[in-house]
Amino acid sequence: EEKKAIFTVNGMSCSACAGSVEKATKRLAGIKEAVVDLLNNRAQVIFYPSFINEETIRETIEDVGFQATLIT
Ligand code: 9UX
Repeated sequence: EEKKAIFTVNGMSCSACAGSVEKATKRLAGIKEAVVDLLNNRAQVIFYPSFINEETIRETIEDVGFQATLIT
């Protein structure tokens, strides 16, 4: 079972910012895929809900230094 979450990520001003969000997210256990869209301030994450949830992913993005909100 996998699930998709989409977040707004505010404060990313360059591709390295987006890269660090992607890298930190992918490093978490239970993540299948993470794609960060710098131009649209979005992160799309496919994850396994038995291992991780949306809020933990959101907090990880915040820990990298960006404001993140779960859209869906
Ligand atoms: Mo460079 Mo992006 O410090 O914030 S990684 S602008």
